[in-house]
Parts: sequence; structure tokens; C-alpha cells
Amino acid sequence: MHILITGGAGFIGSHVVRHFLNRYPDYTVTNLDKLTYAGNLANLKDVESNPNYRFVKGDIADGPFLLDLFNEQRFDAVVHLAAESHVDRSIESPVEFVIANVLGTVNLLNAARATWGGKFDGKLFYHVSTDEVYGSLGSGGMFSETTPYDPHSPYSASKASSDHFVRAFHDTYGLPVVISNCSNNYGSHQFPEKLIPLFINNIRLEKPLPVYGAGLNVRDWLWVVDHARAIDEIFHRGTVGETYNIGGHNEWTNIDLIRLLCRIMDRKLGRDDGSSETLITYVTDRAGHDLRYAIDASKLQRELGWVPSVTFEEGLEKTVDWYLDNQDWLDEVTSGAYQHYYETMYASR
Ligand code: NAD
Ligand code: TDX
Repeated sequence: MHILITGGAGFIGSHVVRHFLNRYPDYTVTNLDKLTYAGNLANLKDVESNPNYRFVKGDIADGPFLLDLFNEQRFDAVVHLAAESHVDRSIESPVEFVIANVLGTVNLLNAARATWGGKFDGKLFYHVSTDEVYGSLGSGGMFSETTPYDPHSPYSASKASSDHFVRAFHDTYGLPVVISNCSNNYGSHQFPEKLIPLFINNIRLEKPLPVYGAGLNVRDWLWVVDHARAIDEIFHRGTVGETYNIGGHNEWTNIDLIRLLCRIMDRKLGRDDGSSETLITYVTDRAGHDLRYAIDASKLQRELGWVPSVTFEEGLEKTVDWYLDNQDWLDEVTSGAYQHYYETMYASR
């Protein structure tokens, strides 16, 4: 089987590429990635010499390029992760999110449909999406697969739109699709603009930890390796046309999570005085900040038997270890353009 994985040089994509190559030695994996600021081939150093792995640099917003690639490579399946993924950046530049996430997804759907030419046997278009399409919860309840879409940020609106196009290609053309909507991921190789790696980096450098608003927003965290395992299960055993929610039943207010992270970092760095917490700085809230996400993943558990493999405390400990063991990775990705991003993002808060 020849699988196209888009966005494989990013955070989750690199884990999915690694998982598929290691678990399925008879599959060929082509990783298509534009290598934006978030895409980094160093994330895949351990697999680059695998004879079943190929990398193609390219932009999913470029329709003709995709048609050529699909015609040439005759992929059997697509696992689509490429996207602009950061909510704060979407607030600054929404159009980029429409181009990558909406146009890019439609171009991929078109290319798959054109190359597979109605012969869909054994083919699959797997679209990786987010729980943010469902909107924001109050203090109770969870998102299920039938929760109506109610996106609030330009990022979640673009992901919601891409999900609708994927379903439209299934319903209109019979394209074999499957969608999963996952909660917040954490783990190694995540770009330090997202909460957990940003705060690990700032604690190590003794820089302020910018907590948005009162820090009471709630996120449901899942270890990225468990997301890759869930994608594997759904890819192989999910029902075509269906949606699966993925999550760890692991809700934390931001401030509780940050305090836990500070305690772990204090221990790892030998800061016996508990000084990491003194870096916490409350800043202006994110515009339109969703209050709470919580995923009901019981369908995935019931139908495919998937459950997370680690507790949050175990996953967070592994994550902190990885960043502290790979400080050169952090230094590399936080040089250059990152400095400008960081200054403009936080200067006005
Ligand atoms: P990321 O930003 O770390 O990686 C995205 C990758 O896509 C990068 O390698 C980037 O170079 C590539 N890319 C961006 N635009 C592209 C384009 N036009 N053409 C080709 N490649 C392009 O993102 P991530 O956190 O790994 O998220 C991956 C996917 O999973 C996204 O679709 C995201 O919406 C979804 N998701 C993320 C989370 C999360 O917590 N991070 C949770 C649920 C779903
Ligand atoms: O500096 C910060 N301070 C802060 O308080 C940052 C970067 C974030 N936050 C808060 C905002 C959120 O409530 O922490 C929470 C998590 O923020 P992010 O890491 O930016 O993630 P989130 O906005 O929840 O979105 C993530 O999960 C769903 C991913 O970025 C998305 O790609 C995914 O779809």
C-alpha cells in the first residue's frame, strides 16, 4: 500500500509517519509538506533512511501540482494532516488559514477523486480534524460525533469548513472518507507556540509564562503517540463515511496544568525553591477564547477498542524529558523568525 501523509514534517504528522513506517514495514509512505515555519524535517531524522519513506516538498494549495503528483504516484490512501494549526496566528491572518485548510483540503479531495476515477475499492481519504469545530462547552457535557458544528476562531472555522467539504465529497461523489476530531495533543516535536512546549521553553529560560485571562479555560489533553495509534485503528478498521472523536478524558484548567508543569520542571532542573511558578504572568485574554473542550471518545473505544496508553502525568513527564534532552531542537526552532513572532504576539498583551 502506498500512503500519502500530508503535513508529515509537523508535530502530529511526524508521529503518524513514524508510527506507520515502524508498524507496517510493507507500506510505502510519501510525506508531502510545504515546510512552513511549523514543518521541520529534523522531526523525522530517525526514519529518513527508511527505504519505504519518501519526502516531497509541496503546497496543497497548488491544485495542478497535486494532480500531477497523484497521477504520477497512484496513492492508495491519503492521511491528511497538513494545515495551519495555531489559533493565535489565525486571529492575526485568517486568510492563510482559508488557503491552507479549506482550499488545500478541497484540492486534495479533487486530486484523489480525479486519480481514483470512481474506482474506490480499497481506497481511503482520511481527514484529521479537531474538537474545536464543535465550539465551546460550559461547565458540563462533552462533544460527541453528533454535536452540531459551532466554530469560533478563524482556525476552527477553517477546519469546520474542511470537514464539511470532506463529507460533501463522500455524499456527492462517493469518495471513501473518514474523519476524526481530536482534542489537544501534547508530546515531543510540538512547535513552541502551543501552550505546553512554549511554557517548557520559557521555564527553562526563566522567561515569563503568559497565561491568557484567568487561566480557567479547560482543555482535554491527549499524548500525541496515542493520537497516532487512534489514527492507525480508524484507518484500518473504521467505517467509511463515519466520524470518530478522539480524546483522553483528561480535562485540565490551564492554570492547574501550568502548575503541574512547573512542579515537574522544578524537579527536573533541581530548582528546589519552586521558582518556576513565580514566572506565571496573567496577560490579556485571547479574543473569542473558547471556555472548555471535552471529548466523548466512547465510540472509538466501543467500536475499535482504542484507549490511551499513558496517564497524563506519565505523558507529561516523557514530554518534559524529551524537550530537556533535545534543547538544541528548541534552540534551533526558536531562532530567526520565531523571535519576531514571539515579540509581536506577546508585546501587546
Ligand atoms: P503543525 O502546525 O505542527 O504541522 C502542520 C504541518 O503542515 C507542517 O509540517 C506544515 O509545514 C504543513 N503545512 C502547512 N500548510 C501546508 C500546505 N499549504 N501544504 C503542505 N503542507 C503544509 O500542526 P499539528 O499540530 O501537527 O496538526 C496537524 C493536524 O492535526 C492539523 O490538521 C490540525 O488541525 C490537526 N489537529 C491538531 C491538534 C493539536 O492539538 N495540535 C488537535 C487535533 C487536530
Ligand atoms: O501563551 C499561551 N497562554 C495561554 O494561556 C498559549 C499559547 C495558550 N494559552 C491557553 C489558550 C488555550 O486555552 O492555553 C490553551 C491551549 O492553547 P494552545 O496550545 O494554543 O491550543 P488550543 O488553542 O487549545 O488549540 C490546540 O488544540 C486543538 C491546537 O493548537 C489546535 O491545532 C488543535 O486543533
